[in-house]
Amino acid sequence: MELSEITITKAIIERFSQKFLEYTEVDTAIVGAGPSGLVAAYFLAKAGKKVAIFERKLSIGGGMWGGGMMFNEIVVQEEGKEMLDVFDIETREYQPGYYTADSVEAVTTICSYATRAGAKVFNCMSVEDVMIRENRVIGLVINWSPVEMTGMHVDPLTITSKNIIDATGHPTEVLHLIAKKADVQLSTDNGKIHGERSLWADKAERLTIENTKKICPGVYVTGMSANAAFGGPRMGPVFGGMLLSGKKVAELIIAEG
Ligand code: 48F
Repeated sequence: MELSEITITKAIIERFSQKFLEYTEVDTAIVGAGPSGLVAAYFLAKAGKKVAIFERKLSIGGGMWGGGMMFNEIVVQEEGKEMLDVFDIETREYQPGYYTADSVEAVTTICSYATRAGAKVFNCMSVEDVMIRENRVIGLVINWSPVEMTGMHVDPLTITSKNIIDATGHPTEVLHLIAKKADVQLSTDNGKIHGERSLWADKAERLTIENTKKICPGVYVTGMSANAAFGGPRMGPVFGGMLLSGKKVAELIIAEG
């Protein structure tokens, strides 16, 4: 059989359009395909939720992909190792309580579990705004990342979701959009975003899980975004908190029904 370029083209356009159309209305929309977002996607999809992840970059994995300073290894503590075990990712003990894993294996495997459970990743798409009705965030405004990068004047499209997870990491982008454009009170002590504090691995790891919460109607925070929202420190390339935070946010949403 001779391959037809036009058939290849039509297959891609048709299949992508079907997928995109199907995911314009979802149960949970996750912004950011870093470790916390990917783990959340896995547990939510496994529980039968319809999940879409919107990721600005072409690559998935966020800050986990590059390990520490592009040395593509990550460190996890005991509880983090238990999370990597869930995904059958190889870990090696370095010293008691410290384990290492290959960051590329970690990212690709978690993403594989998430997508096989049914979550869909829409990469190269940036969330540039939210939709709010009666004080509740009900959807996301999305555009192609190259449109954002080049500053082309192209209007976005929208999706609706019962819940949104801000898994955008350090910049806490969804919360900043909400804070800038609406008078929605966040569940921080002063109703505003605190911003992240300087690196402190031990404290940050504990706080990441504690700060994983619903932050306003329709919106949850996970991972580094949770710490940035509540004024917790950053933690550097130790990843247990990210993985556990992703699991916690999924459990909170599942418990809400
Ligand atoms: O930063 P990121 O990996 O978030 P995380 O899950 O994990 C943090 C760690 O990687 C690391 C750390 C732990 O030791 O501190 O930094 O909290 O992934 C966030 C992803 O969100 C994407 C961004 O490209 C990245 O891949 N992202 C950010 N803003 C947007 C976005 C946006 N507006 N639209 C779409 N994607």
